[in-house]
Amino acid sequence: MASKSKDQPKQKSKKTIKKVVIANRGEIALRVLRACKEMGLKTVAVYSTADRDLKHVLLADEAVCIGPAASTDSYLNIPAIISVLEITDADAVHPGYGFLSERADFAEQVESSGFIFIGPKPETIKLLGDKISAKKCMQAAGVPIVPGSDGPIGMDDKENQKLAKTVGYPIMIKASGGGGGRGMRVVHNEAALLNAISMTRKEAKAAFGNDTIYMEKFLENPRHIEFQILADEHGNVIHLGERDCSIQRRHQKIIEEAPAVGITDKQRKRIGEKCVKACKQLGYRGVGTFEFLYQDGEFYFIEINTRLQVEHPVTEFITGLDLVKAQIQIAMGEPLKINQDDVKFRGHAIECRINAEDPQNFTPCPGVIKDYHAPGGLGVRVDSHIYAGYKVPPQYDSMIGKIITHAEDREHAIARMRTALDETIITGIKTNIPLHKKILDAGKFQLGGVSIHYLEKKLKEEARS
Ligand code: MV4
Repeated sequence: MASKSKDQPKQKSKKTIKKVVIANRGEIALRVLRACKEMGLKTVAVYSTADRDLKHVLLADEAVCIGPAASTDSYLNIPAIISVLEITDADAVHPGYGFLSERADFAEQVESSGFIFIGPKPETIKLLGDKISAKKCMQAAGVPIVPGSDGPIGMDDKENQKLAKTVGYPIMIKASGGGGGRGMRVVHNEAALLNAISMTRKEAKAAFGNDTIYMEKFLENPRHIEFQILADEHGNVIHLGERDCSIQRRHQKIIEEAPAVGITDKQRKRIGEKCVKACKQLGYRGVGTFEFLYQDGEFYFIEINTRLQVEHPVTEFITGLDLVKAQIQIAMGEPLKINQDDVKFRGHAIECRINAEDPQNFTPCPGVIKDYHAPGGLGVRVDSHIYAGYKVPPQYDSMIGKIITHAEDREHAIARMRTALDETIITGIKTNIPLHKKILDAGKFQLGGVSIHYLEKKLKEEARS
C-alpha cells in the first residue's frame, strides 16, 4: 500500500461510482437497486442458483451467478464477489444487511482490490464489532452505557465474585465477539456465577473463536430503542432520531416504529447529540445504528451496528430522507447535504416484517406464492421482492417483505397498517400476517411503550388459555 506523508491531508476527493455490485438478495437487494437506478448508476446483481428468479436479478443491468444455494458458497463467498467487481468493471459494492455487511475482512479486501465498500471503514467495522471496544469508545464519548466490568473479566474467581457483587445481581455475562443475542447468559446469584462464566467463555471460544467475556448489570424489563446516525467522511455527522424495536421474538424483530412512544424532544436531542459526538471522535463514515436498552427513563448503550438496517424505512418515512442514496453519496466522498437543523421529524411510522412462516408455531413456510395483492394508498410503502408465481426458497431468512405505514400520529399509523394488512393477499404459503393483526389489536400495544418481553409473554399466555 502506498504510504501517505504526514503533512499531506488524507485523500478525501470525490470518488466516481458508475456501477454498483449488489451483494445481497431479496427485498434489500431490490431496495438498493431502486436507489442506484434513481441515481443513474449501473447495477450488477449477484445471485445463487436458488435465486435466478429474484425480482432485482431480472431488473439489474447485469446479473452474475456466484454459486450454489447455500449462502456460505454464494452470498458469503468473498473471492466470488470480488471477482464479479473485477469482471463487470464495477466501482463499488453495496452489502445490504446480514451476509457480508459487517465483515471487516470483506470491506478490507474490497478496498485493497481497488473498489469502494459502501459502508464504514474496515477498521471501524472491526473496532465496533468487538462489543468491549465498542462500549469503551462510547463511554469515552459520554454515551451512557450499561454498568458492569470495565473491559474483559479475568480468570480470578474471587475477583469476579467481588465484581458481580459490586455491579449487583442479576448480572449478565456476555461474549465480546457476540451480539444480537448470541453468547450471553443471565446470572441471578453468586451460586450460579462461576459456572456461568466458564460456560459463556467456552461457548464464546467455540462460536466466535474469541473467549473474551464481560459483565453487565442485567436490565429486567427494558425497551429496545436505537438511534440512526449518518456521517460523511469530512466529519459531518447528524442523527435521525430513534426507532423502537421492542416487539421481537427470539431476537428477531417483528414490528418497529418511529418515533419511540414517550421519548421527549429533549431526550432525543441529548442522546442523539451523544451519538453524533461519538461518531465524530471515531471518524465514523456511513450509516450507523446505536442500540440502547431503555428502562426507567434512562438509556443504556449495548451495541452499535455498522450497516443499513432492515427497519430503516420507518426513519425514512418520518424524516423524508433516502438512507440508501445517502450511503452511496457518502461512499462517493460527497459531504452531507443537510445539517442537524434541517432534520425535521414528521408524524409516526410503523413497519411490519412479513415472514413466510406458520403464524401458530413460527416454523418457516417456503414454497410457491400463488396469488399476491399488495396493499397501497396514502402513506403505505411495500418493500418486497415477491410476485405471483415466485418460489420462496428454503435456504434463506423467511422474511419476504415489509409493509410500512406513515400517518400524522401513532394511532393513525396503526389504523393505516391495519387497513394495509387487511387488503394484503398472499396465497400458496403461510405468512405471519395473522400475528401482526393480533398484535395491532392488542390494547397494550396500542397504548405503546411495551418492553422487549411483551410479545413472548403474550404468546405464552395465549398458549395456556
Ligand atoms: C441485555 C439485556 C438486559 N440487560 N443486556 C439481547 C441482544 C443483544 N443485542 C443484547 N441483548 C440484551 N442485552 C443487559 N445488560 C437484554 C437483552 C435482550 C434483548 C435486547 C434487545 C432486544 C431484545 C432482547 C431480548 C432479550 C434480551
